[in-house]
Amino acid sequence: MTTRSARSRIWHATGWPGVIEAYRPYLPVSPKTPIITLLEGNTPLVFSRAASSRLGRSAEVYLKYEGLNPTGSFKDRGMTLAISKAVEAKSVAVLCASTGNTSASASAYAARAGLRSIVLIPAGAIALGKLSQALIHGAKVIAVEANFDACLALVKSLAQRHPITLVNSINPYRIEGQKTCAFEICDVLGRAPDFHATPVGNAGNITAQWKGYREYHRLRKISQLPVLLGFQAEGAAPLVKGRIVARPKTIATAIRIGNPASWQGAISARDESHGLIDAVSDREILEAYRLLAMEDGVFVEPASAASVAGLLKLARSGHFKRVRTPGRRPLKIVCIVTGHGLKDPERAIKSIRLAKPLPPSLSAISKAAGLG
Ligand code: AN7
Repeated sequence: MTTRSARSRIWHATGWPGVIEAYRPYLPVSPKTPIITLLEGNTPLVFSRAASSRLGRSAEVYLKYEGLNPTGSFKDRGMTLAISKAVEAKSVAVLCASTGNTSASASAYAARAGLRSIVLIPAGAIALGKLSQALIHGAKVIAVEANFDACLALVKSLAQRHPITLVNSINPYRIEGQKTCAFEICDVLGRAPDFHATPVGNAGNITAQWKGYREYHRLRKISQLPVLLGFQAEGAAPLVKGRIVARPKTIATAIRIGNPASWQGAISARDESHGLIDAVSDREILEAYRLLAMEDGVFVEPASAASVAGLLKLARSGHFKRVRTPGRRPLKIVCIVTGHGLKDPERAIKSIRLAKPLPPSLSAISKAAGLG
């Protein structure tokens, strides 16, 4: 916590002030709110040649590289606000259930704020990088022999019984903070994209993104709204199936969720934007995961690749050929890539076989390197 004048000196030194200061008029903060920030947000929109060239028509696809947030995922946008408001409310501890990224973000921001954090994770089902983050930031990490949905039900009960702040996305400040992703996209493109593709798990993010676009539209910062395309993993696709999935299954552990908390928010985002929520197979997810890394140089975690996997699936079915744009300008499409590839190094190593070590012999190594 810093005073206002000290804060402005710090911004001067650091440039970007974090999402709360950057979008203060749009967020539920007052001059009295202590701002807990790691200077999250302002993530790049990286042009994707790999995806653009596969759309089957003239199109510019951009990746909103949310893995470049301070803890490596989009969760930081919501967490800066949720933790700031928890401090303002004099809370001493925060609590969440998580498939990994929420716990990484909550524990980092709680550490910065001097709050205790407690996180419930499905045992053995979160990526190693995320677990290491929660541990090193000092969270009380409780592995539960159950899936994420059961962990979420448990933390809801705990939060009702104890004076601690729940920082899952049912906390409305999480959604408020995460809507800044849509603001940034519009500020950079000078308009909303034609299509906005995003992975969907607990559905807080798609809800937040749509809220952001709607608010910018209402304020006439943009004249057109995007069509939202949400993608779930095939084995964890309750919104596509229209019913809870009791035993969700996918290699994309971040979105292995069978009963999304923001179910209705996702459905509204889909319907109001005339969009869709579809499923992609693990195979399609891993193909997109490798494609982004190999052709675009962008390393994302498997769940994040669901947005691109879904986009390419729609492209193959001819979905975008029918879409008209004024003056036949190229379609502008943004894919949210939600988390960094380094969160889950085991998956990368499993996807690409590492050859066995060689002796330090020039000829053996030249041969192995394909140099003849
Ligand atoms: C990389 O950390 O739910 O649809 O507990 O980590 O807003 O849930 C993570 C979700 C997409 C889905 N991509 O976002 C958690 C958690 C990544 C994620 C999602 C998550 P929502």
